Amino acid sequence: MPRMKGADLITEHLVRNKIPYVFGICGHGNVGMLDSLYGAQDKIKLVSPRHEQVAAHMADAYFRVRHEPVATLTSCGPGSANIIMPLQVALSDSSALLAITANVPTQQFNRSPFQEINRHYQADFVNIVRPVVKRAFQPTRVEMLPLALRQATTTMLSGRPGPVNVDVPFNVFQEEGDVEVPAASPKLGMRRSGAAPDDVAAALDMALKAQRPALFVGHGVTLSEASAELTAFARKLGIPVISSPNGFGTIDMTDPLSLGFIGRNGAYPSNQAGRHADLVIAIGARFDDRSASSWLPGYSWNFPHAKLIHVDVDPDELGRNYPPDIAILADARTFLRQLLAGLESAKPREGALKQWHAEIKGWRDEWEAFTKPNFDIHASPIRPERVVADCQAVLPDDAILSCDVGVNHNWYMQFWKARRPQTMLNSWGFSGMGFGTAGALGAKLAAPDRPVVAIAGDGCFTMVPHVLCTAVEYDIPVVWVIWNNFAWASIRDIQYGMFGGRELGTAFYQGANQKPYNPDFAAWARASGVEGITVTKSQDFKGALEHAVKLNKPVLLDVHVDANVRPPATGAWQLPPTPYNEPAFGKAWVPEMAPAK
Ligand SMILES: Cc1ncc(C[n+]2csc(CCOP(=O)(O)OP(=O)(O)O)c2C)c(N)n1
Ligand SMILES: [Mg+2]
Repeated sequence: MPRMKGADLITEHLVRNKIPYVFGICGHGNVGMLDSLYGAQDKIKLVSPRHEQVAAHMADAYFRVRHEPVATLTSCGPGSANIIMPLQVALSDSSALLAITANVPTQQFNRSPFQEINRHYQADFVNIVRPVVKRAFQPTRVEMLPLALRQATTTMLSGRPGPVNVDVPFNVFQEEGDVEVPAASPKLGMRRSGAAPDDVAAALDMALKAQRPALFVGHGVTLSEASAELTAFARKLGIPVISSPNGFGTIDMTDPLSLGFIGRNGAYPSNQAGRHADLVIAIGARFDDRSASSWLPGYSWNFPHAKLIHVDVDPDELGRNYPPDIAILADARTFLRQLLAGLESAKPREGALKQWHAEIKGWRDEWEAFTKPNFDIHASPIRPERVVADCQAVLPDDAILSCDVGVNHNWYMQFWKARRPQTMLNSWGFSGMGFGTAGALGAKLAAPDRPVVAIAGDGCFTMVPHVLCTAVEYDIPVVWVIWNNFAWASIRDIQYGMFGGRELGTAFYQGANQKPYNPDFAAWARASGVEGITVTKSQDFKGALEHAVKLNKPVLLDVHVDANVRPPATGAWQLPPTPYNEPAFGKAWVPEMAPAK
């Protein structure tokens, strides 16, 4: 067995797993690891952003684009404490990353050395990180590293992917042991589970008998790379597809069968189809409050009036919110292939869904007629619709949108038409501000030949503005579109709605006269070495974006958008005990609930 330093073993393991990047920030705790990476720069590259949060968002986004993981490296104490939020962002959205954290030397455990977290237990990072990772490991001897590393890289990609943590005391990087580099772990999608044949037959039977069927697809379909199978199945039976944001593009969203997002900020045809369906086949989607109108009957869905086939790789998601008629613990692609195989011997049902399709077309036409005129209005400040429309017009089908959080994101959820999977990144479950702004850097490293555009509110961007430095230092040509409405507008609107128009702490003002304030974002960019352009007229945005994408350099567009134009709600969202608003377009529909089924 070779004798190796712990840090070199870790490096070798990363290389063997074809992990090309470590996104990390130095600290005294991890200098041993940095020194090992120094010797392996031809095989693995360190990218060192200015905040640990950014490092973890970058790794998360990298995985979402490529479905291959990278690692982060942070030091003991505060450096690693800074990655808790982005780890939960990754965990909520089933995104894998290997978070290597450093800790104090085992020889000093419990003596309260510099940066030890030890109020209740020695070197206690594991207890901080455990709720936000799939699994945390703390090998305290070099001999413990091979097993911990192999388990960590296997766990993060198995079943439902997610972040894992390997916490390494300072001396374990430095000390030597007689150790073998573990074999490479299985890649994402190498281990897939299928549905029981009886369940496949029953599901197919229900799908063939339904009068008003709908597919509801989420990140599980994206992660299992089941786009072709989903599209084939939907087309074969003519079943419309409703999508959660992380399932966007698994069917080309310009396909007439694609209805878009559902829920308060969804598209009207989607909510209409959801609440009128008699069968919902949910695949890798979990009916969270934002895609289920907070589970209020009749706004997005009507269970148990509608039958539900729920397919997921995570047993905890099956029936979490709605008890399924058939619960199937299976990988999305495998299940869809099973359905397609079953269809080969099924009788075609020509015209069976004619009425359903006609209804859906009617809803789509109503929605178009209601929304379309606003897409053509030029104004200053700019109407939100114009920004979405020009992004759609300028960006090629394979461009990647790295979306941040806020009302700007609601516009993209409602109107963006992703043409391909893994082209729209969203912090969906945890909505961590900074994800889109920082994630763009990781996305660009994952897809260097494709345009990457971050859509970031002024609030989100100001949380991680140092991304500008990283783009320049490492020459990462991303475009940031700053959706500048001088407010934490999404929260301001909630505050307005709930508290009779009173506002505190949800907009940016300077001084006592309440003058709207923001830094000059374009100047800020230029000061960092990034091209910066201010856009205040809608007529100028398209050209500015074209220029930015062509330039192939980091560019920031500071786009002044009207905060007082709000996306029309087509479903509901409730924060008990406060009342919820009725949709601005469409209304709830609750069928006679008895007899159910
Ligand atoms: C780290 C973090 N802090 C706070 C929030 C709560 N929050 C959600 S959206 C939002 C405002 C976002 O403002 P901005 O980026 O300007 O987007 P806008 O809504 O104005 O489009 C806030 C504060 C959050 N999701 N994440
Ligand atoms: Mg804002």
